[in-house]
Amino acid sequence: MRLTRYFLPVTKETPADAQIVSHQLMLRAGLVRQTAAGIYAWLPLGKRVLANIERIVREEQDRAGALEMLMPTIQSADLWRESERYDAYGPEMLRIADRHGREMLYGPTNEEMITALFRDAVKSYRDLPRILYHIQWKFRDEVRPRFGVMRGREFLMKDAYSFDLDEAGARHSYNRMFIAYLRTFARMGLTAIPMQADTGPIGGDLSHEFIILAPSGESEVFYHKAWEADRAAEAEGVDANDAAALQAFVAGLTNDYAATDEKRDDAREQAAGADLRTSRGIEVGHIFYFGTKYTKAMNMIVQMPDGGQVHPEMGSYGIGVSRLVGALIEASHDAAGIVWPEAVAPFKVGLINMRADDPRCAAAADELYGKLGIAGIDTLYDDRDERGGAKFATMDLIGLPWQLIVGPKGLERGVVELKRRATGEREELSAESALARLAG
Ligand code: P5A
Repeated sequence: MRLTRYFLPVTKETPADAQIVSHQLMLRAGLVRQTAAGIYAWLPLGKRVLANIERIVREEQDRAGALEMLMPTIQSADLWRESERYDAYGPEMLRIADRHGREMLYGPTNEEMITALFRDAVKSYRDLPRILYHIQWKFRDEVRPRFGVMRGREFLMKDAYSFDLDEAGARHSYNRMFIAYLRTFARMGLTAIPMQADTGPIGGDLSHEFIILAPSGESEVFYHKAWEADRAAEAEGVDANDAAALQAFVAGLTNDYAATDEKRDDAREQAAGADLRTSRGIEVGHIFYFGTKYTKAMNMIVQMPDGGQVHPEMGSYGIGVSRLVGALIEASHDAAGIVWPEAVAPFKVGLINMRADDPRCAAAADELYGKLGIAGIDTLYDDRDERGGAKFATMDLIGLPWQLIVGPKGLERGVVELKRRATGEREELSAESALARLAG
């Protein structure tokens, strides 16, 4: 992509209304713009990051055996009356009336809708277990939307729902999702620590939040130093189809102390002793096991092989897809701007032509841009007629993993410069070597 044809409204000034660094950088780097309180438009660069996060989430959900679907954002109030959550949900729910005066709402979550859809189609034990998910916008009329996309009113969530015949099956589904979450966040370069949590308006008695460590996170977190290792990699050795092995593995992980400042547990904290660590944290995922809460209230029944009937056992599993964009920046930035982990970066390479007014330089940069395209390497090409310093500042701000710099002095010696954004390391090499390196 040529920057002269792109839409990248970057700014030097720190926006006055943005309190935390990710919000400031998302505005400055032209990822989002606020269109109303807690509601954001995703500009082209931000949309690419969002799509990359969605892709990783989707791949790991599919790998865990979950089936993708898509439910609407608008729901009928009657659906929520069935579960008796319509009145209970309170002012966070955005309530809407259609032209016939029918009560509708913008979905804050989809437990009711999926239960109704599954109930109306499934009557036999043969059709269970199943895990279904979608990636869809939600609306919660938060009292104080803040920190940009981290606590928005409209936000993108991956929400999955599991249906099992009994509690053991439901716990197995829960554990599968647990492992999928460790993998999902690890692929984004994040350490996500599971922490026992309250179930709130979703309900149930078993729940974990996944907290990523970031110096400017919303809450203080206490955790065992065991979480400094790559625990997603440990999970690779566990057979996800072996319910007992998976349960033992997850139980082992969750025994390692993790808590927030609101929920400190002295006994476990003491047990962690010198291995106790503390940091700030951000909740990027939340999983729930709530049994028959919705299937009972909404009368979902399946026939068992012995002729008996049961209400299926359910769980639900959320990931804050749009929140992750902010969380990733909180976890990875420096004074000059964002430092994207390669897996979610909007482009892999920023190609900089130092002298757009020098025909030789422009020709060499154009040629390199063409070759990067042929090699399938996502490149943002700064072909603007601007000073080199301004181009460096823009590239550092938007945080692409690699910068490839073409300048007149280097060309005389047959070299270009390759800079790694994360470390600032620079290296001179031939254009061919640079291409080979980036293609690897
Ligand atoms: C689980 C899936 C649920 O809603 N029902 C379906 C369950 N859980 S949750 O914890 O309430 O939300 C899941 C994740 O969504 C993100 N999130 C938000 N992101 C941005 N702005 C918000 N206002 C917001 N509220 C929740 C969080 O990452 C949360 O873990």
